[in-house]
Amino acid sequence: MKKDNTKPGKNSEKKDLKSQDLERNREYNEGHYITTDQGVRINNDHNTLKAGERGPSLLEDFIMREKITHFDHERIPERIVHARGSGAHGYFEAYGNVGEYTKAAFLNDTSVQTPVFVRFSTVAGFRGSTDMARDVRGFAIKFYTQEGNFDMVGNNIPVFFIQDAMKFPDLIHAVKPEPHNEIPQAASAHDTFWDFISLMPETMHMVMWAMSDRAIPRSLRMMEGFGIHTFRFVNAQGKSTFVKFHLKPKLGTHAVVWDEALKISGNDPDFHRRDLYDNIAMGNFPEWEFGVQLVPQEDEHKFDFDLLDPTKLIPEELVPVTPIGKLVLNRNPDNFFAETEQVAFHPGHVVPGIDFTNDPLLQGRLFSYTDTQLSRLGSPNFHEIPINRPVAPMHNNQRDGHMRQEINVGQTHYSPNSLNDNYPVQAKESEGGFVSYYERMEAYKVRERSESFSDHFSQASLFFNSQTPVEQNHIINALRFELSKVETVAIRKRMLGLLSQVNKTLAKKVAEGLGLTVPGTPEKPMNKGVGADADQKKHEPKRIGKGYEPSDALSMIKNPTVTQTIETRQVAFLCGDGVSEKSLTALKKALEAKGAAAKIIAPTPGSVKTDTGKEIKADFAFFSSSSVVFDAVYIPDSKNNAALLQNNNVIEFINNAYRHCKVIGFDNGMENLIEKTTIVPGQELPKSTEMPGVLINKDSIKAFTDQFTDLLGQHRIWERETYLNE
Ligand code: HDE
Repeated sequence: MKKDNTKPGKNSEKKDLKSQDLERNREYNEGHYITTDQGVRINNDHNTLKAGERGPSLLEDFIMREKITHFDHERIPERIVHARGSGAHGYFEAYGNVGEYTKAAFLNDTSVQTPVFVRFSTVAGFRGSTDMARDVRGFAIKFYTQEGNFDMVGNNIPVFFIQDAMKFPDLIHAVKPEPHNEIPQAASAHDTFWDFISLMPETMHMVMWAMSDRAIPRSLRMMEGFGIHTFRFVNAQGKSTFVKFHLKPKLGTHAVVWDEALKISGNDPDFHRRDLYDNIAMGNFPEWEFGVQLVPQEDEHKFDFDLLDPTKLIPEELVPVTPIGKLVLNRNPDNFFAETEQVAFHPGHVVPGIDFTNDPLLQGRLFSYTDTQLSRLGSPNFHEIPINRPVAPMHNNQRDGHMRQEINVGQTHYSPNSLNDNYPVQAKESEGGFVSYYERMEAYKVRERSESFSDHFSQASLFFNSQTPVEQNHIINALRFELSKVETVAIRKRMLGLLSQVNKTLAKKVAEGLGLTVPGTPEKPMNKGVGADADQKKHEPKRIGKGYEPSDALSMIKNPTVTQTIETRQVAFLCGDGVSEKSLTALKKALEAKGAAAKIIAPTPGSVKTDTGKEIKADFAFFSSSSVVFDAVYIPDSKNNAALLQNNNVIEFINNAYRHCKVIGFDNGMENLIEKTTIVPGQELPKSTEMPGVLINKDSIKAFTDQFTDLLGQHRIWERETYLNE
């Protein structure tokens, strides 16, 4: 039985101010009669009121009318981007080490647990689309601080496609399903996306990330998060420091492989949502370290790139990430619509101590979010929806509008006033009043892009060059896949021209896969994203500076924070009737001791009999599961070995695990299954050294379980991929 930590009143609930606040609106049906919205008890909720049993329904039936009317209006518009999302509650605890840089109380006070609500999302797909699309993941956090709400509306990729908000509608129109036939769903592999990308070289850095395995995470719990833009910290003396926000997952950053992603989409389109929900329900609370890169105001122009350019990151080797607190998610929402769907984030929700920079993408976002909530949630009162309201006291002279909940008492709703002693009164800075950073401005009014934004390739190259050969190969294969779905050959060729500016080998290998050659000279002018009268020469993409040393922090495999933990990993045990209880239990215990879980896959979904005659519960059946939703596979000895050998689902299970570079363990006596699989089809069994990551339990069960858990900690057996030649 799963431990259910999601019910109110559990965990740290007593300390959780936001949960206490939500309690005002929670509705519990237990022990109550069903009523109309007006509170009238309903006697028959199954039949409409009719003139005779077989006669017409009567208009007078207020019970039926109310029920159907409400149903008719249940849907609201989905988000224009990030429609598909999953949310969770949790808390943030500060380490208290940033007082020198910011006066934000929630980042300084170590005695306070700040409640948070986090929503993860994909960007392009509709609300019901697969979790496993190749896409950027949104990572939006609402911190309900004592000084008001602070929203960090970030992504799992630290840079963005475009530099100016003006291009956002174009980017999104290009990536969303095409307007004539609304195809494809939740996919960037189509003509309009790559047409736009191929004409906008500023996208190249993010394209590298989006084509990497970062865009197909193993779990929402295993992703990094980034605030992307450079923000400002402002301290009590009014001094500003540039800041970039980072979240580093305790479980490490991991991905699936592309073929697996495609298969998961069919097997379990809710894979990420389910993983998040189930783990929180079981008490496996996802955790991140919240960190910052700090750049003193006087170093603003020290880099080869502009800090205001959102297509650039600050390599961690140049400015390390300082951990400043931890974020934990420990409670599932009570109701998806009320919380995950109605939550409204806004990068403009800041608190004293955090401020904006002039990043032109950020500046545009500051307009867009409230604007979009107005049509999505239907009223300027969306801040009153329980999930959105702050835990800090809220008083002002904003009034009325659709669905107003608050009953503002008194005669005045303007300021200044003398009839109510001028309340609510303004707060001095010393009383916590928000004062914008005192930035000096002197400029011409222009519709221009800064020339300091024109190095579109150096960091794209940095990203590609920082990857291991396995990761580079995945990028190449992703580009081949995406561009193979583009029907217009000229777009494919234009992309090859751009890729050759990033890395010649990359372009050559993608071209080979497409049966094309890399064009000798890229088309000019390369940058179509400039104004009609703009100086093309000035805006031509150009490399600035000497380039970068490869950065291990950019690779998921070389990342210095990578851990070998197997916590929360899921291992499929393929069990036939008469399965050996001893070998099943040995590995199960070894896995559980390290925080991983064994799942029993059996001929039927009910249960399976062990060799000692005991019935054990099956989690899934061979025919209703696949290795793509597990991290590793074990085949314990079964008396009914022959039934496994003849079962196509079992063979495919193993083949997929092998293709996707997962650890596979065969119990003594089960290795004859190997000959049926693609590991070594129909051949004599090779030595286990020639089958990396394939273990056979021959001598000692202890040595076998140790080796199995070690290999699982490596996440994947990448050396296998080199000769599988995907
Ligand atoms: Fe968003 N974005 N965005 N975005 N964004 C929205 O707001 C927008 C951008 C991000 O789970 C919308 O409430 C513009 C960057 C996340 O509810 C909308 C621009 C980053 C979420 C909007 C950007 C993001 C959104 C749609 C370019 C990473 C989901 C629904 C200037 C730092 C939040 C909504 C959630 C949602 C506009 C670019 C992250 C339309 C105009 C860069 C995580 O307002």
